[in-house]
Amino acid sequence: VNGTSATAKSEKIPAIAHPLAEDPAEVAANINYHAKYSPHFSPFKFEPEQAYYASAESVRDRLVQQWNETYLQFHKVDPKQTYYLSMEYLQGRALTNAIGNLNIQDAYADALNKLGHDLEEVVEQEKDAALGNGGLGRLASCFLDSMATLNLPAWGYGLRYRYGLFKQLITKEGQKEIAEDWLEKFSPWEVVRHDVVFPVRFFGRVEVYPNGSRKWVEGEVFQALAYDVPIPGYKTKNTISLRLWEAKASSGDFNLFQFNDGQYESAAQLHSQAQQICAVLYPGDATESGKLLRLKQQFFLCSASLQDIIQRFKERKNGKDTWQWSEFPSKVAVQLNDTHPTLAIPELMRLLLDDEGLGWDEAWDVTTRTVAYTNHTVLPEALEKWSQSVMWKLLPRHMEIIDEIDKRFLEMIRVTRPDLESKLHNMRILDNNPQKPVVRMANLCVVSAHTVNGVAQLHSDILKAELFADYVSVWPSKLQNKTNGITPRRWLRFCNPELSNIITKWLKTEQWVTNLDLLVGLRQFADNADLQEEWASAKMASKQRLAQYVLRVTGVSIDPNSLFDIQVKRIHEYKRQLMNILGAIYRYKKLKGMSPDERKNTTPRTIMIGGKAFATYTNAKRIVKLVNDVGDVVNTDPEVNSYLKVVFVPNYNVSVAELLIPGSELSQHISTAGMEASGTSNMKFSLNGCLIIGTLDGANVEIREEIGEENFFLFGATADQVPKLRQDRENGLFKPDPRFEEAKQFIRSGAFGSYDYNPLLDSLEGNSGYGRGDYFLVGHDFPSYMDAQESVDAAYKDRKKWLKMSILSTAGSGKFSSDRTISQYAKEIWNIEECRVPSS
Ligand code: 7GP
Repeated sequence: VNGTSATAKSEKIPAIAHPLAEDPAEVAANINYHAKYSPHFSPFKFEPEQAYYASAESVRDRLVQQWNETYLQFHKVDPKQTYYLSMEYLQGRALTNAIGNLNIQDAYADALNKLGHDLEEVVEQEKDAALGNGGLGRLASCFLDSMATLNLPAWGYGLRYRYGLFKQLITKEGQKEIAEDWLEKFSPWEVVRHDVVFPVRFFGRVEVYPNGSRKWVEGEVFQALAYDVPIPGYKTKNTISLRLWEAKASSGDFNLFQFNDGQYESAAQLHSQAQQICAVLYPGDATESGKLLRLKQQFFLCSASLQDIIQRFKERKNGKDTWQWSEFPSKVAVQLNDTHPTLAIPELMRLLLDDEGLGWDEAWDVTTRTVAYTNHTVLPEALEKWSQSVMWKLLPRHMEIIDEIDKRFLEMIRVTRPDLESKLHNMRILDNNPQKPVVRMANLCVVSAHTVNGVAQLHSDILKAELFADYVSVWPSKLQNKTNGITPRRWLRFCNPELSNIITKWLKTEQWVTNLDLLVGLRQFADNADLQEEWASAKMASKQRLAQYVLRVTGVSIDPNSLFDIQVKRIHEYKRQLMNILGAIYRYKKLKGMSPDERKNTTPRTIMIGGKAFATYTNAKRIVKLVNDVGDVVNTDPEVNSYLKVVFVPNYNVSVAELLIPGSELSQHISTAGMEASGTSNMKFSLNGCLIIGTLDGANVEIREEIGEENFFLFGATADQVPKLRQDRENGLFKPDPRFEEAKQFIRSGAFGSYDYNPLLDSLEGNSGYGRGDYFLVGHDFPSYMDAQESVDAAYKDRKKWLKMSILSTAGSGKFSSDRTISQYAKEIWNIEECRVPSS
């Protein structure tokens, strides 16, 4: 049927229906309409791809309607509104989510059927919107879903990267990065707002006027053009916006004279510079030009977003007799998703001081009551520091303002807290080290924001006790915790319909989708044999689907009866994928040494590892290569490959996660304690009934508390033991476990090919230093890790026990809904309330 025409089975399909139609025949008419009259392809072609675009556009019609109503409602009520500023969003695919949230999946499935297509196949045509890197970006997307679902007046702001991070290919040499061309055709989910354009300046100089006022002038000016993506809430009319900025040069910037003179490149120079701004997420920053480009991106997001926010604030004040800037913080909350959008602080100050004519104190009061900051990491290399000289060049007026904030902060501390004098060197914003003077963005955030939060209890405690300790005595209540969460819609209801139906059946309600705490109701049935069997068959169905996918993308056939053990996240030494693969190697070696009968008594396992390594992170790329090399040997070894498989799942992204997580039985969250701020995939796995092997790190601590310690495979040092262990190591007190030595030695012996893994393995040796001397304590934690793995094997053999633990994992995951997280932000940081679109 595919490949014929849009009217294959359309005898009963009306010509065109109302965009809000819910009857399958009318929905089919809408799809048909788009296939015919908003054509993107040659006519008379209606394959899954065409069906996808036409379906998406028909869904978008409906969203546009709700979207406009939401905008009007916000405009009319004029509530305080949150603006979430983030350099990353990992939206994934939108079609399943949109029809799911709109509760029209059945109508679409039927409609597509009438048109000769299968919904599942159609949704797979969509490319992931992968405008992010890892947890921070996916968190932002989960937050948008919750904001919309909770009917909160909130918007997201980001950048419309032409290419995402990168697409990961696995070759003989390991990871290869190629451009992720998510816009190759086009995205049906974005609406360009040709009337929403703001100028954004770079470079130039500061002009000082006789009355003392200042203005940033000259330099280069680009235009920020808004692309809006609709974010529907679940079973509500509220549909909010993710506004993504694209950089453009003005048409006047095209030099026709030069062009006609054959100087094509210089004629279009500003146009090509504009394209660079939003070309990729996290351009390489090894070079000076790379650093400058990243700073430009950050400022571009901040400046365009704030101009837009201020314009909207004024628009809503229009017609009111009197209003004052001091009301701004009662209408606007700006949340900075880590330090990348820190420049929003000096930019808001600049707009208030120079454009709106406020005095310093008033502008500072408005700014500090508006802005809040979330920290997502304590890793030193991720704490942004920008060169002062680059900042003076690119953003001269902002540097003046930052300088002034720094001065006033110093003065305030000297006057009110002379006891902190010795700490000021570390607390102040400017680090004036003559070798390399920098601006410390996190310090600028802490000094300027009204609230600073960590993303899990342990992480927030560490922020208070270590990274931001000095500030706590100055502002005792500024630091808060907001434990992360995930949206139960995408991460259970839509990605795991089989399990969702079982949950709904046993809880006798579907309310859990918006009130995830109801999952505790499953606890009473954890031992129930009927539930356990249903649970097991849902898991098996997901495992089979996953096995088919793995076969398709890697060529490796895996056994759905083996234990599916998954670790997927960015590749980083602190996340310790290396420990996982060393464990796999030890297991392989042990299996090799067994007799066939002994092997039969082991628990067969399929270990899957996936994630992207940053292009310039050498050790991370070596780890990717090692996993692949180990897989090549193990999977083709006929003696053991029915007991062990090792698979590297390429190009991990949101839609791959949607397949992996439902099919998982064990997942690894094994970071060095104190280093993973929260983790969010741990929550997704646990919610889907997957057991966790993990350290007491980030949100693992809270997950274990919620699901019960007997349902969690715990191992490893605790965060407070880590400094002493590193010290002991330096003092030569570390005694490696023989299993650890054996696994490393096996790699060094060349068992997995001729690639030189010595530099990677050497990072586990020696005595000290970041990245040397086993800074991440793989050696220390390895023996307890292997012991915990043995308990996993034993537990898996007891099927009823395992199923009970699995049910209890889901039952205990209610806390980790991003609805809970966002409600807390709304009450405790933003001070915003719901603003619901009336249901007609
Ligand atoms: C991540 C953290 O590593 C992860 O533990 C946390 O769950 C997530 O943020 C959401 O809070 N951080 C990043 O993704 C990141 O890029 C650099 O941090 C600032």
